[in-house]
Amino acid sequence: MSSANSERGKFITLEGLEGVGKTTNRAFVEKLLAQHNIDFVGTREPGGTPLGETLRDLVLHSAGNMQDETELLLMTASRVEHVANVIEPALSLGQWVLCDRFLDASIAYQGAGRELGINRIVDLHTMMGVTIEPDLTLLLDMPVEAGLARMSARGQPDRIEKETLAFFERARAAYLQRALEAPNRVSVIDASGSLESVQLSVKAALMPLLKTA
Ligand code: T5A
Repeated sequence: MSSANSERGKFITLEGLEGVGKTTNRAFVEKLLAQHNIDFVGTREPGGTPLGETLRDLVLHSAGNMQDETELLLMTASRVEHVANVIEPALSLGQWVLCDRFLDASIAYQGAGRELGINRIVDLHTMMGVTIEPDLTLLLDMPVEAGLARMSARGQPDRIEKETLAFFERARAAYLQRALEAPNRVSVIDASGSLESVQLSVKAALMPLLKTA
């Protein structure tokens, strides 16, 4: 891999609902970045720092009721730590950052899914100084039920995976609205096809950015 340089790195995020293939395609994108000799950090949210991983465990696996606002604050706290300790330092060193979920997830899940309001999510992040935007967001999209079916083979669902279809439909609609509002940043990938066809689309969406490396 090339050594870090003074030019700022690129920030790529992977987004989409449960089971659309973010983790699977993250590995594919990491392989592409390595093939292009790009020095990168692969990470995820919630999580990505020791404190963030503890917050992830709390927000996804706490027993009993959690207020929707508490969920939002835990997601945001994890992001504040992540941006300050991992994402910004890496980008400043010229490394690229590939992140499994970022702010769009809070907008989709807490803003729309929990109906806390999209403006509140954006305002909270601005207030917390999280203003960084990805250079490219790969939004893996497919019908909600098909994604959940892919997940069903897994073990016990976490707090959020237990949500209703209506919750995930609101989240999906918010993701697609984000893509409409930021077509230059968000690339919508049809995630319902074979893994091979999805990866072809992912590669095509990444190409313009890879050419800048
Ligand atoms: N959250 C997160 C918020 O509410 N607000 C926030 O701000 C943030 C950051 C995080 C949870 O937190 C919520 C969202 C989530 O509920 P997570 O682990 O990041 O949890 O999210 P999940 O969506 O649950 O991640 P998963 O790993 O469970 O799903 P993926 O990554 O989308 O799917 P993946 O790659 O594991 O694939 C699922 C299965 O499908 C197969 C895979 O082999 C796997 O078995 N598969 C395919 N099968 C057929 N064809 C294809 N094209 C396939 N692609 C993958």
